[in-house]
Amino acid sequence: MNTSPTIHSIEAILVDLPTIRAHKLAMTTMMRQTLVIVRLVCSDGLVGIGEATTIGGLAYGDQSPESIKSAIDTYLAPLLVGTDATRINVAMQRVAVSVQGNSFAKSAVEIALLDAQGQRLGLPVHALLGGAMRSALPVLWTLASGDATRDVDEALALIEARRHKVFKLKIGSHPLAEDIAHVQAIRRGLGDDVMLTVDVNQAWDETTAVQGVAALEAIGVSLIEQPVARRNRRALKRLATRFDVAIMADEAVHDAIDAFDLATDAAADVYALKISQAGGLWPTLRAAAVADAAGVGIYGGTLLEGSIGSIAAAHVFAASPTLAWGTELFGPLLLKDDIVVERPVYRDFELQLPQVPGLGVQIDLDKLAHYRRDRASQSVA
Ligand code: MUC
Ligand code: MG
Repeated sequence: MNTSPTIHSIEAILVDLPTIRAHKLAMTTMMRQTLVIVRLVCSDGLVGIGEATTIGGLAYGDQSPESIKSAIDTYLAPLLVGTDATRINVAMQRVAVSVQGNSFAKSAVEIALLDAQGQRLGLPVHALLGGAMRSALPVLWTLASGDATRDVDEALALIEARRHKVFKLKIGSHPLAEDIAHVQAIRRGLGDDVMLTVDVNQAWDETTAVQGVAALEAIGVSLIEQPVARRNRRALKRLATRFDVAIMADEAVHDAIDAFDLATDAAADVYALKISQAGGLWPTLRAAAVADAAGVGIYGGTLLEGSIGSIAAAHVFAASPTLAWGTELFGPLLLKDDIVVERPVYRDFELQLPQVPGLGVQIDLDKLAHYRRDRASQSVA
């Protein structure tokens, strides 16, 4: 008889948190962030937590917070409740057979299973993924207030505080000349020694991208992220071939199959991998393995997840054999408040990896009750 603990229940909760300032991307300006938090209760009493978070509702990708919750409530939970909580590969394969797409919902549930299993075995999640290569991860910061002077002041204060020393600029929402002038102003304000990257978030057509990448290369930008539409792989490849500056695929690369297709075309020098876009922590490692095999650099991307999602990503990027371009796991720092007991630790330009069993993050139930979207109906019930 199988005496393994089973999955007793899975709850998906929408949580709305304010940001510390407006965060301007080409496709949206964020004033708050919505997290989808998963609580997975097992028959042995352990509770695993997970998170799937996107940017700007449906502005960034085709899975919204509401659709993620609905997929979990309506499809993933009924498939998994009553099944073995310890055989995570079996559980996720069961989901894969019956649920197409919906990588965010899959990722949140897989994280919660790994968290519970780590607690059960007394091992941190990175140990379940084969062990950490590094105990802390370099983290850049995105300057995206929309105002160059404010961005420069923000960056100088962060360097002084030893929190970040690499900065990503969000461009693409203004005419090219304005965006280039913005990058130049920040370059002048920070000096030539500070590493700058830019993210165009798909905003340029190829003609604009050729001019834009040339100008950014001349300014000394180190990495240019998703300059053209995610489906325009041929243009991405032409840019990667034409220019020396590293071109990074972000929206274009979700999982190992995308990684393989892009690598076959030599369409990008670097991949931004994101746990929700890949469909979980193991799928992220599979995409990383393809990148490694193809000689493509790996960058630990974010969808501005809160503390649970960012720490889940930290476990996987700590376990990745290579991580040439560092990470941008700064999501928790963009939030004015949080729903966890202890917020992640950023020190000496790095995010510290928890070494305790599971994810190493606990939900603050009072904060969760305060920020959950359905709090009105909860208090009536
Ligand atoms: C993206 O496209 O990279 C990551 C950092 C940030 O500011 O936005 C995200 C999404
Ligand atoms: Mg990006």
